[in-house]
Amino acid sequence: MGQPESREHHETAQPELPPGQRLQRGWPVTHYGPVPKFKPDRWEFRIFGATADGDKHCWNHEQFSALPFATVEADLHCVTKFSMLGAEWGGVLARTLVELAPPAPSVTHVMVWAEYGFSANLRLADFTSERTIFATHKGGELLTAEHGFPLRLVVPHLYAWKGPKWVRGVEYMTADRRGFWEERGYHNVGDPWREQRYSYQEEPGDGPEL
Ligand SMILES: Nc1nc2c(c(=O)[nH]1)N[C@H]1C(S)=C(S)[C@@H](COP(=O)(O)O)O[C@H]1N2
Ligand SMILES: [Mo]
Repeated sequence: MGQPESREHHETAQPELPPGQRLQRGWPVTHYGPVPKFKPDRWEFRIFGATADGDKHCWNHEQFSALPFATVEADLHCVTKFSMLGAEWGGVLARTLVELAPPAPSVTHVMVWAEYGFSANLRLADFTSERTIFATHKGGELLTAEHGFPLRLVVPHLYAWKGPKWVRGVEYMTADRRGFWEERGYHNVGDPWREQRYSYQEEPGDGPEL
C-alpha cells in the first residue's frame, strides 16, 4: 500500500470561493429580459458624458474588433450564490478604452449601458482596475448570444451583475447614480469578498440615497 494522501492536498485542491457562494458546474445563463439580436451595421460602442475633450467617442463593430486584444483569467460570482471559476476572457481592457477616450478630471463613476436600457454603475477605480475587460471571447471562443455576444463587461472583483451583457456604451459621470439592479435592492458596490449583496447592507458612503 502506498502513502496515505495528506489532507492538505485535498484542501489546496479546493478552489477558493467568496463567502456564501457555491461552485456551479457548467455555465448557466442568468439575466433579466430577452436576448437581443445582434445587428452588425447598427451596432456601435459609445463613450459619452464627461469626457476630457467634451466629445462623444464611437466605434463601429469593425473598429471595435481592431482594438488591442487582451486576456484575463477571472471567476464569475452571481449574487444568487453560484460561482463559475477560472474562465479565460478575451477582449478589450477597459483601461485601453479609457486611454483612448479619457474622462474629465471630475469623473468619479461610470454607468455601463447595455441593450434594452440595462445598466450598472461602477466607481471609476473599479472600471479602470487592471483586470476589468470588455469580453468578446471566453476560453478562446466567441461568446454565444445568451452569454452576451458581441460584447459583455467582466469586472472580476465584483458580483457579476456589475458586468452587463450586450454592452453598448459607457457614460462618464461626475457623481454616482444607481444602475438597474442597484435601484432594485442590490448593493451599490457589490464586492463578493465582503458579501455586499443587498442595498440594506450599505454603509454611509457606499452609494447615493435610495
Ligand atoms: N444586459 C444584462 N447583462 C447582465 C444581466 C442582465 O440581466 N442583463 N445579468 C447579470 C447577472 S445577474 C449575471 S450573474 C451575469 C450572468 O452571466 P451569464 O448569463 O453569462 O452567466 O450577467 C450579468 N449581466
Ligand atoms: Mo447574477
